[in-house]
Amino acid sequence: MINVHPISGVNLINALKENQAEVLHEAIIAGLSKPKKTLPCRLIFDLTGSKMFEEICKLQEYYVTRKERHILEVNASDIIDSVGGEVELVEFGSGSSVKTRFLINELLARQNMLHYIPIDISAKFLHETALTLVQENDRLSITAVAAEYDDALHVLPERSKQARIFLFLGSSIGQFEPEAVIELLKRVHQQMEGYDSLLIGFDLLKERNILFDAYNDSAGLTADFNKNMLARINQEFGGNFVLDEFTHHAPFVEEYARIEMRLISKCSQNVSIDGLEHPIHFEEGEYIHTENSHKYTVAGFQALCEAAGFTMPKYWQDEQKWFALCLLAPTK
Ligand code: AVJ
Repeated sequence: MINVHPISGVNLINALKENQAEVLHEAIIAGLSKPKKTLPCRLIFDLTGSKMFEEICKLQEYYVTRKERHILEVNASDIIDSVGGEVELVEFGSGSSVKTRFLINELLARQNMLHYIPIDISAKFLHETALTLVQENDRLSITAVAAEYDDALHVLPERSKQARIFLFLGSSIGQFEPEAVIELLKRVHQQMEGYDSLLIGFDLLKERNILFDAYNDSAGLTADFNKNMLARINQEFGGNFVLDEFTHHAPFVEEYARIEMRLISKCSQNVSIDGLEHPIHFEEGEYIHTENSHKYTVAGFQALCEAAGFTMPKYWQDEQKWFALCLLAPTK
């Protein structure tokens, strides 16, 4: 269902499925019924989850946001030079759009108006952010799209004559397995014109303890963020998870070059959820795999992009080479 209604300078497109809750409910039950239990990672970003993640981004240990912001701050002008011409900006997983502001400001220094199209699954958070942004800048027009990435691709507002920059910031691409990255990038490619570009922020492989600390912070914010998934199941799907009976643990798994977010059962226990005939049994030490965060070398990530039909004319890194931002151009 698509409905567009303007609120004070912001156009809203809602392409979240009407039966979203049912789909999520089914995915939760299917994931928890598997021999190796999982939860759909999109469960993590409700309004509470999005706000918790904003707090994680401020942590010293979570270098991802800081490094990317630094790269954008230092290179915004070079990045926009590399694209060239008047553009509109489409952002997947926009969240608070804090880092995007560097690109927005850079673009507004060169063009009169900017059409910004942020896409996020947390509709409330998206709308709050969009309103703040237009209030801050009257040369910005916003079409906020509440949707999952794939659905968003099909409800984007009509193109102007301007080229488009498609953005995936903050290592949001890292949640997908490499094969899924290729498939997703191919679908983005289909929506692109030859003169459009794609800008992706991805996290680089680095010393294991730095990776570990970023996802197992000492203040326990990531633990709360992860457990928010259980809280949501309790609130929205009639679950009876006792949050204290689970421990957050996010190891780096070498085989897949990724951080795996896990919730480990502290004891042997049963959990029931609405719609389940039998409660779900957990052994002591058994875990739910809730999210992935893949880490790459530049060459490794470039190979995925090439497999999806892109070239990588340029990329930017921080001095420590902890994070990278790459520019991709579609090949015919
Ligand atoms: C929002 C997917 C980019 O993988 O770093 C942060 C999510 N999970 N801490 C990431 C996350 C735990 C984050 N992404």
